[in-house]
Amino acid sequence: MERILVTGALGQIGSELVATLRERYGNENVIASDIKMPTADALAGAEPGFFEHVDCTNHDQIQQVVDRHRIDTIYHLAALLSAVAEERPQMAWEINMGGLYHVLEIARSNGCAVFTPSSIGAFGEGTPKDSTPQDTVQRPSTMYGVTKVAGELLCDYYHRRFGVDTRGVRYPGIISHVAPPGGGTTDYAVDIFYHAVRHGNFTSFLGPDTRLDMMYMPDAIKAAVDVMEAEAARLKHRNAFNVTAMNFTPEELAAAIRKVLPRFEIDYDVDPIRQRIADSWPNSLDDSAAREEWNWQPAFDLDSMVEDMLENISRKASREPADKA
Ligand code: AKB
Repeated sequence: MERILVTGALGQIGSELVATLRERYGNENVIASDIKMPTADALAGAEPGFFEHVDCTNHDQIQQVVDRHRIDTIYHLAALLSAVAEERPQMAWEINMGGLYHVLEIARSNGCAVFTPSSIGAFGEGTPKDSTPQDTVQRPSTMYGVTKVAGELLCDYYHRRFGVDTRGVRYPGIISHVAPPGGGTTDYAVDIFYHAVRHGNFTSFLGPDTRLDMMYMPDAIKAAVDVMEAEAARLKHRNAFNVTAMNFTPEELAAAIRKVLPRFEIDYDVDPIRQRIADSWPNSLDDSAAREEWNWQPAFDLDSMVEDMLENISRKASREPADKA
């Protein structure tokens, strides 16, 4: 029987992951937790279920929730994203590394399995930019990247040294119409859809030719669930599988939006900090290890993602009060 705790459950991935896990394993078996308290619609239409207030930098708070709900699996999503981590590097270390360390220690002493997301942010200077291999140079130049590489290594260590069932994927930028991202470098690829629907134009903070890997949220959720359900004997890697679904530049994304909204316009006001971060990341990942070891296969490409995003955001916008539109 799976008894699951999701940390960072009110974030971009967490709010949709909780809904999927509840459908799959039963409402009563999935405990959502976050440092924020949920608003009425924060859990993405999920059936009501348990919510616990948990600060991941507090070992005892996590332990109490694990004891109270007899948790055996933790999806540990609480972390600061790249742009905000670059603004507050000390806090990023404390949350991203401190939180992961407590979760791994609790997993070790309570026999829990752990899913931890890594990111394309774990790559940097010296990494091949195109078809970035699964195992390659990892010298990130951001605090976010440093915590992601250290996190990958720490999860590997807890698996080898203590036998903890740690697993994870390296996510690219994630696009969703449900919960907004917060403080990421790839966030332009979400904001663009709201501006396209509401105003017909968008000013991008990344330059026109900045190519990055991306994924639509249903595929991101599927990756997390599939890697956790994969047969252990088939896994040669564990904690940082490259996964991707598409890659594009802001110009190419705008062109795909124009196929549905022909009058859409894009212009550019480049943010030097986020541009520097994006320039240090790969253009496209090689995800063949995930395909071979647990049959990873995304369902959405650029055009099908754009169509679905525009449909959902237009529906949302038609329900909004006029002053928000
Ligand atoms: C970010 O932009 O920080 C994240 C990521 C790619 O890890 N979306």
